[in-house]
Amino acid sequence: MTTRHFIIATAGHVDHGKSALVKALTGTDPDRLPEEKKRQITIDLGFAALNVNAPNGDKIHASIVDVPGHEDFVRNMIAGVGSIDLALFVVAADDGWMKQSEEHLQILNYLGVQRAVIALTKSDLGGIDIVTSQIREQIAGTPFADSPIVPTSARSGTGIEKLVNTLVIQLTRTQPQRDICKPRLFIDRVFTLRGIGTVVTGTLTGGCLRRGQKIVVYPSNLETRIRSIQSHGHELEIAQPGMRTAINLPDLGVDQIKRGDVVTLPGRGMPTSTLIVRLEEPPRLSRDGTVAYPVKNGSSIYLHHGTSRVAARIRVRQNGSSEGKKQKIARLKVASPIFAFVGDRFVVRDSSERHTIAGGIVLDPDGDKESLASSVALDNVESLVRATLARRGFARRENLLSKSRFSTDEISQALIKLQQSGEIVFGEHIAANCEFWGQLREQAIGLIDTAHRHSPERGGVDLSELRSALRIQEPELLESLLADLSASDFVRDGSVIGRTSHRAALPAHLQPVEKRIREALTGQPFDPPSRKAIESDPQARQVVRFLIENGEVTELALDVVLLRESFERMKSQVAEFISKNGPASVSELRQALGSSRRIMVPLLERLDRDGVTRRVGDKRCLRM
Ligand SMILES: Nc1nc2c(ncn2[C@@H]2O[C@H](COP(=O)(O)OP(=O)(O)OP(=O)(O)O)[C@@H](O)[C@H]2O)c(=O)[nH]1
Ligand SMILES: [Mg+2]
Repeated sequence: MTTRHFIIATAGHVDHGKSALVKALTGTDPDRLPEEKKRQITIDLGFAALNVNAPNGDKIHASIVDVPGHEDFVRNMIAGVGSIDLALFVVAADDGWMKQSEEHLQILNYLGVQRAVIALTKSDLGGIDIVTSQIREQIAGTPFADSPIVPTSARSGTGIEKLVNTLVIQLTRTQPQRDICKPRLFIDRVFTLRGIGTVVTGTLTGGCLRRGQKIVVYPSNLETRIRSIQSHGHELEIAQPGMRTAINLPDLGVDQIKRGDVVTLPGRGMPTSTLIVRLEEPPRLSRDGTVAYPVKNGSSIYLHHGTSRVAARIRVRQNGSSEGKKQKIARLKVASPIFAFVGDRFVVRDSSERHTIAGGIVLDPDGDKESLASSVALDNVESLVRATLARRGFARRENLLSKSRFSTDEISQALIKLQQSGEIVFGEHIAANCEFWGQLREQAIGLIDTAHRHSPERGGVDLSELRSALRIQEPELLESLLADLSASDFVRDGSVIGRTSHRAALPAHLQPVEKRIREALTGQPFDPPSRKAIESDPQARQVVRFLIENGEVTELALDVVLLRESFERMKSQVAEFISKNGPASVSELRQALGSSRRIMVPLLERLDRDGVTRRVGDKRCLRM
């Protein structure tokens, strides 16, 4: 026997009997606030549980979220229907299809709710046939077109059993929510209990949460541990997707968390303020007197995502249409960052919060200036990976699409498939689009060849030059590029990369300069002139660099260079002096070798680093 968890939410016009129906179904009155009791109206979300056995023996644990129908509380309604499996859509037999019947239907559609059971409530007040056909007409052409309509009366109890059976049939046909190990709990309530502390509740999606687990609350980025978990009053070790979940976070204060925040696991990406989205406007803008409010470029709106509601501004990028729907690609700038995934759905309401004007789907939660997604199949992991790499060029394999509705496993399998079919290439930690990679490689090779031509005395091009010329910001991209080049005709030597076939040599016109420099360094080999004095012109600088790269000159400090052979001789004389005379100070060694403090100090520091000498007080002794 298996237990399956689902979330049902009510929807429908004010006073149509949603809460009375939830009470008739579960015995729980979802209206819990004193103000709700007094005004006989639902203001905020209410909750109840419906536990039933399915005909196949499975246990079904359905949580019911009861939403308000009044037009002033649509924002609360949206917070309740964010991650549901089934809508219990209510229309009263004595009132028929009304303004919020229409608005709630649109909201459910925007949020991608695929299944509904329609309760024709207050059936004791008549009008069943007329209202049934009115409903059929209204839902025609929507995802709910074939939904069952069940006449009910909370007052007489008629139809309640049939409604339960209908809900069960629909739920047995519903796939339980996927566990992709990316849990998100969009918080809808925060309260404190005496002796227990802060508790937050929400509907869990995308993965499990465990007792004792470390979590993070976004957008405030507060990290803490879960002390305990409950669902409908029962203590749990693990909460699964599709469960109403209450978690105790005693280390956080109630005033640090609010509805709209999200609880998730740390290290899976951060909330963002700019998103690229696909907007869908209602297919029927002006039906039944509903006025059309088209989304305009630059409009200020409210974005409802998860349980959050944030002010946002829309920049429309592209207009289009598909399957008869009007669509726009747009960039949303939100006033406070949200933790959205690719494929998340949302609702857009106007700035006066009187009208629902559009809905949409997140194409890119990290929408930056360059990247603009077109119409990608968001429910296919391979096409999503392909499109993401085509747009971004490359990505770290480890966190590619970490904010998406696919598991890490699904994403890495898609990567392997695309790599095998030759569409993308792998670097050490990255995956890249082939075209992007080819171009980057070609540009790098071009830079190396130019360096060989212009500065044949050098081993190639400096990695820092390569990096800035190619505008590479990510160390892992540079590393992968170097590894790729080194696997073929190139070799990396320290901070320089060049062709394996390249032999560094000074061009003829620099040879006299080289001669001069060698003379300068040999004159007083243990106390040569400063590097600044030697590098009197750019040509001399070029030659010194060449000599250092080729190991003929040793760089002791920024301004101190020696012939390598002088360095070696000094090294053995230092060792000899100490082994004969015991530990020696800088000035003893300076005098013994006929050098100066300027040279001796960096020389000894270098010998310390190389493990030849060791400093004890102000003396040097030998390490071995
Ligand atoms: N006759 C009759 N009245 C009902 C029935 N169900 C609910 N009512 C009445 O209708 C009124 C509204 O019921 P609620 O359940 O509060 O309606 P609601 O849809 O939850 O309202 P909001 O949450 O405010 O949108 C109450 O006075 C109920 O007694 C029913 O089956 N028959
Ligand atoms: Mg109600």
